[in-house]
Amino acid sequence: MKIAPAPTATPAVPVDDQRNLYYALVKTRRFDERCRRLFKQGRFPGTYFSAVGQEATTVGPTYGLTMRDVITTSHREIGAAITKGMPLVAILRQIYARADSPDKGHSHPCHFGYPAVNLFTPASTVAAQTVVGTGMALAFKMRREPHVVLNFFGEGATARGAFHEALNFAGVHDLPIVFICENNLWAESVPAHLTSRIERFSDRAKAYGFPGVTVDGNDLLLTHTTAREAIVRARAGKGPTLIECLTYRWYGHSEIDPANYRDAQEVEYWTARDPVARFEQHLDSEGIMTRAEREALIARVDAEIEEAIQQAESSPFAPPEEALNDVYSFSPAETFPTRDAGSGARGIR
Ligand SMILES: Cc1ncc(C[n+]2csc(CCOP(=O)(O)OP(=O)(O)O)c2C)c(N)n1
Repeated sequence: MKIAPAPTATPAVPVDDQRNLYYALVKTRRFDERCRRLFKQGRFPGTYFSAVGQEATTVGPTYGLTMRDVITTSHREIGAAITKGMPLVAILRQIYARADSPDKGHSHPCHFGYPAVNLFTPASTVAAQTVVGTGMALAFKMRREPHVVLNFFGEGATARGAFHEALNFAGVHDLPIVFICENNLWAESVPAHLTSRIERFSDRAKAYGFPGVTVDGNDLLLTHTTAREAIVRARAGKGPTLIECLTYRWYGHSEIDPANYRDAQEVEYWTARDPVARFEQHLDSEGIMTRAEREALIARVDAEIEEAIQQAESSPFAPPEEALNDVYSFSPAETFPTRDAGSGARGIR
C-alpha cells in the first residue's frame, strides 16, 4: 500500500477560487455517484467508470484553464470534463449513447469529449491520449499560440510504449504540456507494483529531461497549485512537467467489477482520506463556507443533476446506420480484391 506524503502547508488560493473549486468538486462527486446509481437501475446499458475518490486529481489541475487550453483524457476524468465546462446533460447523453451526444453515440461510455471547451474525445487504447496531447502541444508551439495541454492518464498507462515516445518528444521539443498521472494504485486488477519497479512514477520524468513531482492527490488545493505552477511554466515556453497524484478509486475498475482483488484495510485507509470531506473540513476551519452554505450549494447541484437526467433521458437514440458514419474503413472490394480484379495481388491499398 502506497502511503500519501505528509500534508504540506496550505498554499495560497484566493477565497473565491476555493469556493468555486468546492462547487466543481461536489458537483463531480454527486454526479458520479448518481451515474453509478443510474447504471445499477438499468437506465443505460454497458458499464460505467466511476472516479469517486480521485476527484481532486482532475478538478484541481483543470480549474483556471482557459477555454482554448486543451484537455486530453482517458475514461476516469469526469472531474476534468465538469470543471472545463462540459454541461452535465452532454456528459449524460454520451453515457447514454444518445443521438445528440457529442459523439452521436459512437464511443465507449465515459469517453467524454466536448469540442466547445477543447476537451478531446479519448481513444480506447490506454496511453493513446499522451500522443494526441503531445501533438496538440506541438501545434500550439508551431503556431506560437499561448495555450497549454493538460494530459491525464493512470499509472498503468505509463507502462506502454506510446507514453514513453510522447513524453520523450514533449521533453525534446519543450512543448507546452502538463502530464498528470492519477496513480490510484490499480490498473484494472493489476497493482501498481507489478507494472513498475520504481517507487514514484514521477521519477519517469528524469528520463525525458523535465521536472517530475509526486503529490498527495487527495489534497485539492495542492493538486491545483502544483498544476498551476506547471501550467505557468509550460505557457512560458519552459516545457513539460510530470505530476504524479497519489489517490485511490473507491469502487471497481467499472461498475461490473466487484474489485474483490483489494483488501478491506486498503479500501478503509483510502476512504478515510476522502478528498471531499477533507476540503469541507478546511472550508469550515478557515471560515470560508459555513455548513449551511455548503448544504444549499449541494441542493443546487442535485437539482442541476436531476434536470440533466430528465433532458438526457428524453433524447432520442441514434438510428442503427449512424454507427457507420464518421468511421474510416476500406470497402471489401478494396481490401480483398477478387481474382478478376487484375494482378491478383491481395491486400490493403
Ligand atoms: C492497449 C489497451 N490495453 C488494455 C485495455 C483495457 N483497459 C482499459 S482501462 C485499463 C486499465 C488502465 O489502468 P490505468 O492506466 O492505471 O488507469 P485507471 O483505470 O486506473 O484509471 C485497461 C487494462 C485498453 N483499453 N487498451
